[in-house]
Amino acid sequence: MNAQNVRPVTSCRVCGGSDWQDVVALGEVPLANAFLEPAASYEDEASYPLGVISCRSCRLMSVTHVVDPEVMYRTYSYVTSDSETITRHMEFVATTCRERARLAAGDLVVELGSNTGQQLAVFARDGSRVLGVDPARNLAAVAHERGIPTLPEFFTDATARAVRRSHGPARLILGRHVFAHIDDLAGVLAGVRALLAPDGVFVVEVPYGVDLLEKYAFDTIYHEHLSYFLLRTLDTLFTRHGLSLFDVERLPVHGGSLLVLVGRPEAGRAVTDEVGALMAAEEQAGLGSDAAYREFARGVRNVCEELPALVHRLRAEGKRIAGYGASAKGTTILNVCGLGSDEVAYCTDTTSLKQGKVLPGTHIPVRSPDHARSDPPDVYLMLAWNYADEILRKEADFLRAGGRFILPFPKPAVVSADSLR
Ligand code: DWN
Ligand code: ZN
Repeated sequence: MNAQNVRPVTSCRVCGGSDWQDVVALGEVPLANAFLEPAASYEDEASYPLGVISCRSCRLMSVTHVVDPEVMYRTYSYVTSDSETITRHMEFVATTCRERARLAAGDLVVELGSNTGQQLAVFARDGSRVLGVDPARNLAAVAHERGIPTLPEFFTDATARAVRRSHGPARLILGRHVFAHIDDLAGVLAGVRALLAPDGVFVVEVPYGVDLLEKYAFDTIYHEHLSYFLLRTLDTLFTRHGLSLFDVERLPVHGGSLLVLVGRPEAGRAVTDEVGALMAAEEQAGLGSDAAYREFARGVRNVCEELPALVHRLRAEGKRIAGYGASAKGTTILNVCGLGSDEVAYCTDTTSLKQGKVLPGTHIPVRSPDHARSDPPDVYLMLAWNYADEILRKEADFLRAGGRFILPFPKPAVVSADSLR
């Protein structure tokens, strides 16, 4: 562990509380997207404690240790997917935002964590003025090349004020799957208030804590994901920072997410029935008490026992196994379950930035889909299970030829062409 770059969480980043329930401890794990060049020795590789705690006051689930964002994000290897699933989802997000924020041509749309600008390109195509803000310099440069102006910065109050001075107020501010990565929520929300037009809308997409708990999908726990939100927790957060959550939608993307719409209270928007209904469902599911989180920990332990046992059984039968998708989730599950290159020959991934490198901690090589097609395994371990439907469709030939997939959650299972029929 490099102690200079990490600090333990003490007070809750939503409510300031400090009464924490320990939920799971996953050991020391390297950063999920710290892919390495193949080397003779990986002696200097850093790993950090990884675990989740739950605030007994607001029920934020937080990672136990925060790693310096400068270390995690200045050069970043996760490139927004151009899969069918995400392309369709981005059109859906754009349509929802256009309707709910009543966007007119020329209105300013600002996206936090805009990556290579794929989502903003949809808004630009439809006539919005767009501006991305993303600290990953390598990705901001790619976004620029595709014509999406992008500030290579963290979104802070100061950045937001500078944007307002140079571009005017934003009708829409978007934070898709970046909001859970933010430690200084107060600073970011001050920036949102400074930049948002009086009747503008802030749209946030986060992995939904309920999906994490229900699927035991502990592989979505890694150092980038600081917060695992319930709707009630988000509502508490926005209220504390002078904003008002007025609508929510539960979506299947990334294994289960919430899209929440937030505005200024002064804009007087009616809160939709969905908000009350989902918060009531969380209450009814007992998510305010410790037992729900103990049950999650039990399910996680179960996957951590059954998955390596299944992999070792298949290996003992002489089967060759490869990972499908060198996802961030893959770093967690492989490291926590002790699966390395003896068990998993390679991981196939479409991202050119990852190909030729090795996975953090396990040092399993990342291969292109062409390589995988020319040297297929007997069984794929699905490390990008959030795209399972799309991948199983795409790999119909592999399955028809007798290939199988292991799906890890909620309980490890093997699927084949026959079982999928
Ligand atoms: O919040 C985050 C989410 C949204 O994305 C980040 N912190 C990091 C990242 O997490 P991830 O790496 O687990 O995301 P994905 O989108 O599940 O990654 C899937 C990986 O699988 C990518 O590297 C692309 C790859 N892939 C593939 O090789 N073939 C994906 C598909 C659909 C495919 O067909
Ligand atoms: Zn709290």
